Amino acid sequence: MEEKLMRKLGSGSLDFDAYFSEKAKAMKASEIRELLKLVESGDVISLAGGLPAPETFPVETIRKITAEVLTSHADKALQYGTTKGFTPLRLALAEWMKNRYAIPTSKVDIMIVAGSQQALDLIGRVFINPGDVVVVEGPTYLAALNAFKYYDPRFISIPMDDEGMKVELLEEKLEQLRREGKKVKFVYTVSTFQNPAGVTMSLERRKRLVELADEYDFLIVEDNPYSELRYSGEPIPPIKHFDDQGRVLYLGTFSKILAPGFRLGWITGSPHFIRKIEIAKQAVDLCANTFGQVIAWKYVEEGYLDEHIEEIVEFYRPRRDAMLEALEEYMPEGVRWTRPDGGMFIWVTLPEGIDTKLMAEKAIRKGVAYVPGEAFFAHREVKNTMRLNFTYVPEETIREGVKRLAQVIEDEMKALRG
Ligand code: PMP
Ligand code: G9A
Repeated sequence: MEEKLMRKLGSGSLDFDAYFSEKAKAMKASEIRELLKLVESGDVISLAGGLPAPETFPVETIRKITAEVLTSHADKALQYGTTKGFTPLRLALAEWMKNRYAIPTSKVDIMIVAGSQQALDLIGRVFINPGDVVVVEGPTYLAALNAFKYYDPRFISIPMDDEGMKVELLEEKLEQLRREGKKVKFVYTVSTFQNPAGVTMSLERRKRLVELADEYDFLIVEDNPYSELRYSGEPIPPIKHFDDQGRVLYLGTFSKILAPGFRLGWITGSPHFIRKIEIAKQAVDLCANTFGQVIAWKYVEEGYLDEHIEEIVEFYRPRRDAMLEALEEYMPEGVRWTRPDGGMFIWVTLPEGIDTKLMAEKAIRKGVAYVPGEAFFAHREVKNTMRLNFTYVPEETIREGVKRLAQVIEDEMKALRG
């Protein structure tokens, strides 16, 4: 759309690109955001974007709370707020995190951000010097890579298995770096129901990661949008729970447990770190959406959040099950996938030789979209994987989408065999 408009208007005599900073020239569009535009426009089943189901949005509750807020709190809700966020919301979240995760709130501070995506950018600003080593999972959340990339880190990617990041490989890497006289600045992990792989870091690995952070002196950024969406298995404490030293910055968000349209998240960490991040945020947007913060405060405080989590878990479980069943039923031999206990995503690995980025166009022509796996790898080294989302469309549509996808994959495998 933008490209079309740009072509139509022509470039005239102005060399627009020449004005961009070097950093802007290096920016690349997010594959997910671009796919969303494509999918919006056609008769395509989207297993691509990590979107909540709109049917789950608690519209009536929001309507009720909004009326209350406008009646009793309009002076605060419609005014600028402090950069750190609306204090009653910050306190309510601290209490909620203490009850839910046993995170000792006396040692941490909380700041409200415009979605956890903003927290990722602010962390980049505050912690990354060009060339600093940032460790990520392979694969990892692609928009975190894009956020950090702006600050020119050197990424090291640690492979995963069904228990999350292979922490023993991280240890080897840390040792190697130490021999070279180098250090890691921070490890970024989506610890529970990972985006994109759907896997969860085991308890042992969580504890070991914190030990390693102490031993090798690095920070941990724990991005945790999905842990409330658990459909099976036992809950597991966040890494932040094991953090005695204040090395873990924990990111939470309302996007999956209220609605992403609020653009509200939070960052929890040592007051020293939060203070600097607050100063960085002052220059970015002054404060997060105040109206939304006051609504979110009521939503947490009056117990709607916990009720809603229970409801969406029941709502999404059959969708997860439907996708797992459809994969079992339709996928050809040689295709593997993860079996997540929660979250929004299943990670699919195809036989070597298939490039899912090249295949994506064919899939869209057949009426199904996924996110090709390549962009989730810091060094784009893996070509034969894809991410499927199971929360956005209903069970029957999931089945049909997986069926169409399986057909495209089968054709591709035949072509590969010649
Ligand atoms: N981190 C991860 C791992 C995500 O999956 C997402 C959203 N898909 C975000 C951060 C950003 O979420 P938001 O800004 O809506 O809180
Ligand atoms: O970019 C978005 O719309 C948020 C979703 C992220 C994802 O699909 O991982």
